[in-house]
Amino acid sequence: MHVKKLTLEQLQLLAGEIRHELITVLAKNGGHVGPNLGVVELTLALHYVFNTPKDKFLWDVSHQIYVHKLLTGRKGRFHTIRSTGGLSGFALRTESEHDCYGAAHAGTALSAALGICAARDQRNSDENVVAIFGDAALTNGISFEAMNNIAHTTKKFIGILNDNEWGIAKNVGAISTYLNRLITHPSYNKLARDFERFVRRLPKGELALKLAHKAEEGFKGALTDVGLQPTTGGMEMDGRGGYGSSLIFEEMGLRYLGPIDGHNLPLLVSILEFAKTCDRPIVIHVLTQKGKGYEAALKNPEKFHGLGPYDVATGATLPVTPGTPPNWQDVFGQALVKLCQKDNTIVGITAAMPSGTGLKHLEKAMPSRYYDVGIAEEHAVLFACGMATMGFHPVCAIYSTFLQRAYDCIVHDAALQDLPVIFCMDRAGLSAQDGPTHHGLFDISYVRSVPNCIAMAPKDEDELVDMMFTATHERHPTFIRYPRGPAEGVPIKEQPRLVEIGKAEVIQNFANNGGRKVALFPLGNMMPLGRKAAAQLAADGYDVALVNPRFVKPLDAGVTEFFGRAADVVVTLEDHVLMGGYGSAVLELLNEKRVATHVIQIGWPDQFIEHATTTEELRGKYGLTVEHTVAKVRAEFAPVAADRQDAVAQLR
Ligand SMILES: Cc1ncc(C[n+]2csc(CCOP(=O)(O)OP(=O)(O)O)c2C)c(N)n1
Repeated sequence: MHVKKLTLEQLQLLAGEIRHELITVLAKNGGHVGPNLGVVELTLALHYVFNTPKDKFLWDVSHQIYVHKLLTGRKGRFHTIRSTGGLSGFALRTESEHDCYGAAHAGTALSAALGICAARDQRNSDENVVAIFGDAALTNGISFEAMNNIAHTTKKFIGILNDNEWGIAKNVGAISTYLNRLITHPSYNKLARDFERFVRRLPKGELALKLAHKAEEGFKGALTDVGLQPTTGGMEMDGRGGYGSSLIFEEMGLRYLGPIDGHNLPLLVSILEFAKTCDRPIVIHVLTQKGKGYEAALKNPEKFHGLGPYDVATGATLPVTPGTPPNWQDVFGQALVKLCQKDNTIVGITAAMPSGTGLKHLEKAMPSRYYDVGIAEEHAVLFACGMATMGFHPVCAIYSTFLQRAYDCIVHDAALQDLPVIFCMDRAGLSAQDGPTHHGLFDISYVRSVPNCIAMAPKDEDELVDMMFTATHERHPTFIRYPRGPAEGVPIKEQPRLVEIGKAEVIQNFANNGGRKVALFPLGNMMPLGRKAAAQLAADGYDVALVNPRFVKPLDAGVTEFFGRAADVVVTLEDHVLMGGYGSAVLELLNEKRVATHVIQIGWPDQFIEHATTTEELRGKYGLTVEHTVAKVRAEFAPVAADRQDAVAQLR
């Protein structure tokens, strides 16, 4: 590979060029700027020392994989990242043989890497397997499940803890405090003697060692009196071994090395060379700076974790066009503050996503009623269930896609015990540029099949607030789904109203004007599309009814059956997969009531939907459009072509 031919000085220059490429391309395409700027040297060192695709790199979340893409034959296509037909923003096995494992949900790298190690050991082959995981991945249960297993499973495993003290927001919890102590307390430093011996033997080993010492002394300005420590002993002990040899990784049978400066290329290279020779699993603790090399990103790590297009000079994102409605998540966040102010049984819970979910509003206004539990969706739900048993109404604000992780907790804890936990599922619908890992297209199916659950979708932001208010009066688990991006721009009432559970809203009844009767049921954010389709169909002479379903569960059986019987055709529209979704629920009900009216289902097909520049492109491609809806209705009533009549006759 190209980087192997470079001297360390040339690698240094290349690091600068890579940063320039990242900053300029992402200014147009948007993406994970900060995380990638932070791992430039680390990725270069990895490719300098190891050989992919034979050696395997597993990137946790894999949002920091852009540099790896640049170094593995994808530089020419890098300008297409996150756009239609272009490179994915995450690791993708189908995109390159150098991406050995796909990801975008946090906490999967250690387990999957261990699986690869086990397979390697079974095959008696000699690939190096490296899992690169962030400090926030350590707030995730699966990472610990994997660590519990590593030393028992394999002798050769390399973990790299890429510690920048941030998840999307500032990292929280005991692990983050612990890592901080590791970094700032000289007693913890574990540049072990055998590493020192190893490095001395390398060409330029003395230099690397000097750098290592320097890095230890200098990094973060916090280490003042650092000596190279032997692997055991010589450290403060707290009786139970809270210091020194009881480093959490060492206790789990993993050799720990670090913390080291993750921007120091020669040091990284020597340490990775050393790791390659290790005969027991090793974790290297690397300190990096999110946004390194770009002032705007350094100043605002949360914003630059992941963002849309921005101005390179100032770091400013594109101004919002005047008149754009507020984002759903902000409506949610502000409404939750108001609800919390009036009802002290309500609390908000996020799994490390205060800004994405809009819970930051609660964090700011009422910090005592706000919980950030780390990237730990299962824990978030169980924690909420615990509070619910004590009379609280916890609101779990979790993206639809990430709530998948907590499915058993929804079934076994919230639903089975029938607890009044409120799930506000943001990003229900597409997350176009992120792609299939982030689209929230399965939640109706996975909630609808579970007893006791109530599931709703608001047509606009005012209804969202009504539904939140309603949920706080419920005794069952309640789920509210709403999409990414701007809401509809309707005014929000001062005082929210209770929505009757299981009651749809009839927006427009049949006019009985002699036209063919079409009953449209657009769920939630499909209402604007439904309204436009209704107008076009009415202009075509159809007699159109328009119903806002509001509830997926319980379905409004009365209204659905009534319009099902009265209509010549029913159309359901949903921003969700068709399989098991809202349209399926309508079909099940009509079948049960022996209503034979045909149901046209508009929604996402039974396949993973790729990433694209915009939601509109994907909706166009898969037929979630006004034109397609209208065409389907027209086709329903079109005279049957002669050749089809023949075919039907033959079948008979
Ligand atoms: C299961 C899950 N929940 C939430 C997220 C959203 N998310 C994406 S990246 C990230 C923070 C990752 O932090 P870290 O692993 O420390 O990497 P860094 O960005 O700091 O390099 C979060 C919470 C996710 N990807 N997966």
